[in-house]
Amino acid sequence: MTDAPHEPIDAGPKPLPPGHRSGFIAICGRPNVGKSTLLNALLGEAIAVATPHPQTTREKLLGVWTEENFQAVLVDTPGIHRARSALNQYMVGQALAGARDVDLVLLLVETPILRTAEAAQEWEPGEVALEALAMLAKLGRPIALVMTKIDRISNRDLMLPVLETMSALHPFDSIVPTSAESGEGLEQLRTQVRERLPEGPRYYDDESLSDRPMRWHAAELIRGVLFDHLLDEVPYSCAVVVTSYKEGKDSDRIAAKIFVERSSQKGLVIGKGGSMIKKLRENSQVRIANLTARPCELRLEIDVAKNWTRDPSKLETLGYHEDKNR
Ligand SMILES: Nc1nc2c(ncn2[C@@H]2O[C@H](COP(=O)(O)OP(=O)(O)OP(=O)(O)O)[C@@H](O)[C@H]2O)c(=O)[nH]1
Ligand SMILES: [Mg+2]
Repeated sequence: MTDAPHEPIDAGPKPLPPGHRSGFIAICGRPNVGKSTLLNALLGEAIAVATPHPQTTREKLLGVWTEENFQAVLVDTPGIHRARSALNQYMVGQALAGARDVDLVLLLVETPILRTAEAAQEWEPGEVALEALAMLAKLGRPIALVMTKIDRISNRDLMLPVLETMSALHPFDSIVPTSAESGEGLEQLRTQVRERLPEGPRYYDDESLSDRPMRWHAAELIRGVLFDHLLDEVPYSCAVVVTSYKEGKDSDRIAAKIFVERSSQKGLVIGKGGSMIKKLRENSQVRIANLTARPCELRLEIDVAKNWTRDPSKLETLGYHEDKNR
């Protein structure tokens, strides 16, 4: 790590084995290419929210993978895209901040589904993918190319010209075709990650899985449920803030507020006779309980934060802080 914003932790009474390695690995790419799913697959724990909708992830999330001889801190990031609103600019800022000062950037590109050899020969990455590569290359860190979702490709021969086209774009550290769904390529990627870690101490204790508190994960899980149940732009207009998180003896009591951008969206979140908010509450409770392995009782409220996605000061109050150490 160079100019690491992260501080190593005190190793405690048990010394680390000689030659212990540690470092930071960023998972980057366009929206929806499978970044959060890959983080979960590499960790073996579903800590990041992944949905079929682009621009699900809004903030960086560190996932901690600790073994006897090493600790790899994996950084899930929002998708890099052409950002207009304050929220979208914040997201791209988070993505690039996540790739700064890391030991390796994994650039994820969705493997294209192509039908013929001609189509494979002629395939070129889209402009946004090229812009994302240019932005990441500027940061000067080594980049490994990870071609994702290869389980969807039945004729693997058609991948070869695609890999050739991609490899001509940048001196990639390596090129690894993967599927988080089938597990193909994940072992190779894990090896690649381990080998890139320099010798160094631990940044998180052995039990840590994430750098975020459980109340942050609870808000994310609720946001994931909103994506599953609300149509069109509504989930993109929602922010979720956990206002209270009380750990009881046998179960947790959580209160959260869903902020929408326009008062007309409030009714959509509440639903006919409160049917939607009931469904959102019940599903969120199940997902939070799955992550914490404890039952929880969730209270949901809805509020309007007018045009919050376009207003940087409102982003701050809803918890989207610029913090270079995160
Ligand atoms: N078939 C297949 N689908 C995948 C794979 N990995 C991810 N997906 C799907 O791709 C969609 C997007 O996955 P995410 O992990 O949310 O993608 P992301 O890059 O984090 O997306 P943003 O946070 O929106 O930038 C989801 O529907 C995933 O289930 C894979 O290996 N195979
Ligand atoms: Mg994501």
